[in-house]
Amino acid sequence: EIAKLPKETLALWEKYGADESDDKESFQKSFIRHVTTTLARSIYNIDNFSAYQATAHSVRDRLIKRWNETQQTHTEVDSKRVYYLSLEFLLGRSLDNALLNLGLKDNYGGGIKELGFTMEDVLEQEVDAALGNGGLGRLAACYMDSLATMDYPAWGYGLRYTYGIFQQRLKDGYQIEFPDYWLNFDNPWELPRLDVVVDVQFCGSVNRYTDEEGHERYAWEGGDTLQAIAYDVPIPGYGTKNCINIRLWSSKPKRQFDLTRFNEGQYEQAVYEQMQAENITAVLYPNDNHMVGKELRLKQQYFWVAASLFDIVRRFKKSEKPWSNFPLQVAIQLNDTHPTLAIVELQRILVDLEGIGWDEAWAIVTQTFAFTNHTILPEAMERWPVPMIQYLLPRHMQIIFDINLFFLQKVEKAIPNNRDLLAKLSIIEESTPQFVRMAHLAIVGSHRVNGVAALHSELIKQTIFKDFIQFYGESKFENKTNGITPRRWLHQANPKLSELITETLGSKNWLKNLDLLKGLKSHVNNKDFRKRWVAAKLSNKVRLADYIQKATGVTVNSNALFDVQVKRIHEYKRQFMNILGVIHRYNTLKKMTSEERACVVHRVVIFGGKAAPGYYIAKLVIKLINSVAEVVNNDNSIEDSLKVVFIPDYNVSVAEIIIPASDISQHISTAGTEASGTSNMKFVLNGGLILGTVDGANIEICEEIGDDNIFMFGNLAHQVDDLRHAHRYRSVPVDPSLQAVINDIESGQFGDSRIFAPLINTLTHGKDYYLISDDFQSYLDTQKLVDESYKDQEGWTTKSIMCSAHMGKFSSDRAIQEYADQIWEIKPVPVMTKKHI
Ligand code: OX2
Repeated sequence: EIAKLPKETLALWEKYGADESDDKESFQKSFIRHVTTTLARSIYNIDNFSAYQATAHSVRDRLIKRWNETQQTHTEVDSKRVYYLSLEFLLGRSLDNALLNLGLKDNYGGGIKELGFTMEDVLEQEVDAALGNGGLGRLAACYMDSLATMDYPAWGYGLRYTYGIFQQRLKDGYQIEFPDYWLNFDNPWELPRLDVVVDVQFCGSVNRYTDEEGHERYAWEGGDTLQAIAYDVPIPGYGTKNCINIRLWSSKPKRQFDLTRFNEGQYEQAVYEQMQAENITAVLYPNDNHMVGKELRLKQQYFWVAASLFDIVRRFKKSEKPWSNFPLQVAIQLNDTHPTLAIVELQRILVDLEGIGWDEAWAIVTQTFAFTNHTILPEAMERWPVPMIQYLLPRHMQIIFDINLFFLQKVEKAIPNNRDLLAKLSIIEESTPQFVRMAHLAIVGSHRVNGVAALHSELIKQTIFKDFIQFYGESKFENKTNGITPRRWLHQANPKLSELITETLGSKNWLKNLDLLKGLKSHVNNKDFRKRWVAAKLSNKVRLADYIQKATGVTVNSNALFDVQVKRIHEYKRQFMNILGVIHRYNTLKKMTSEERACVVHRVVIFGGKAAPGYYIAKLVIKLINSVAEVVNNDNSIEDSLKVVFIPDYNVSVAEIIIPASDISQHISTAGTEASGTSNMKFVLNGGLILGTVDGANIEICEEIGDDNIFMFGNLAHQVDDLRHAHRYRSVPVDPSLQAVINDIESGQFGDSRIFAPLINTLTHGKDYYLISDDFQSYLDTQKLVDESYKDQEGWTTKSIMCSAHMGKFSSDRAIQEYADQIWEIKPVPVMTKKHI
């Protein structure tokens, strides 16, 4: 089409569309232009926030250019694309990341200084894009960074929530939640696409009819229609022109006036119903690893899936290839079971709208989809009541029943006369009412299923998906160990260490090939290198100490051992065990003489994380931590040998300050419960050691860095069932140290003990589901080893360096490479620069 344009037109585009350069002067020009035009302000009227906005808009201009060139290239080359469907993208801030990935940081930093601002102050103005709960959403964000960096033709699809994850504040030691209205000021990191609008239907009924060729067909008719509007978020790769897209959908009422309602004087009712449409994308559900069966959540899922598939199918149809080519052009990854309805929706599009036969359609569907499982916790398994789906999505419910019928027929044929197996494999749970098991639907509709760390991928085969192995065999199930992007989690979050690594290795290549960190090993005995390594850690600890002072009012000593546990508050993650250990330490310190205390390692124990608003026990854990902190921090008798802080409102930006400053971090889930964990990787990459259980990715980290460089403890996954069983026959914890700590709490040492009774109760009366009593002694013993090791500062430094040096495997680039080669079968497409765009 471009070729058809007159020469003069093309010449104009070339003349005026020439690259805006990336040098300092060009930045300053565009900064001033944005202040005066975009923001309508003057030189006398700019604060740090306006400076942030003007800088962001200047970067946005450059991003859009790359984004356009990327989309043009992908359209022209038209090779296979991957679509990553995730209800959560936990992106955090974008400005610093974009500056670094585009290589603009130095020029812009210098430029902004001359304009009277500092880059640090400007970066601080940005609010996080917090469209996720925790690990699952942040993983999606890391994967987008790797896909962009490795030149893959990839898209993310998600929802543009008006309210992201709630803000956490503390009142009297309790968590209180505040809405995160992150779009209060304009968001320069999204491109509203008011022209990309998709109708999405709900409710209505299904009509059977016979088409011209005499085939029986189904039409979904009536009901309500709303609109999905696209907002595009450009994701720039590091050191490449490739800039991919996350398309987030926002819901709007369809502009249709029900004239009769208005004529009948039902104005308010009619407007109210229109407003309901906007509710769909209003809020991110704040539960991590926990299913809450709200109708609005199901509506979110379908709304998102329907709009995304319409978009994907529309793009495919442009190429005019036959439908059988669909899986050769399109790979769709389901991030957990949240987008499982996409399987049903594609089958509906192919059968009902495109008139393709059921079997042919089903073959296309199953070759297109792949499914990632992130948890084996029973309370996290998604199941939706059949009547709810029947009401909202009547045609989809019929299709699910048919998918199930044909699937069970195949099972019956392969393994005859096994009713028990059929019941176990069925997509429908035969209770009253019936439920749809989303994980079963996702397995049946995908060609590949993966877990997120080696142990987890084994466990899903032995537990929740065991019966599927009987039918499919093992080959459909595989492992893709999670990864993290070293661009954000080292280069951006820890500039001092990044600089040292680059200088030591002689280039920045390690940022695109993390295995190169191995090169640090030969410098481990170099005095100057070690000195700078230690200095980088210390300066990060000073930075964190300042932050703690500001956020909590507590003064901590940067020379103490920083012991960190930051993650969602959940019983399986056992922050409770950590604080019980702190009480044990505190009362041990209190019993010591001043001389004895002088010999112990001083510690700052740092907690952070949100509890789901409805998770009562998790919220009590936060209260206990704060009550213990209050007592410990104000007890002069222990002479600063222990401090406890709970940092409020843990999020991506706070993580960027905490993680580089950690000496030891805790990843202490009950064995077999944490699918992978990803913060464990971030801490070790930054030279922090781990205290952890034999769970999730801790195991593979240990394999890589060696067991001298990690503190592992506790029972193993295969022992958990037996231990739980044994609990039934006892009423109090078996462990005397634990009993002593419980007695301390019950004695009122940390305030009114009645508050904590429900929490203590989870340990007693045959419960203790997460095995705190079984692991407590080995936890305390291992903490002692940590103290001993830390006394040997030289030895500790060696461990710290060795940790980082062996973390190559945990780059999200490695993970994405595996997905691309083994599941999606996609190839990189380097972006071609076009003069006329
Ligand atoms: C989390 C898992 O709990 C965590 O172990 C894992 O590292 C992360 O996903 C990324 O794979 N919701 N969040 C998760 O699982 C679910 C469900």
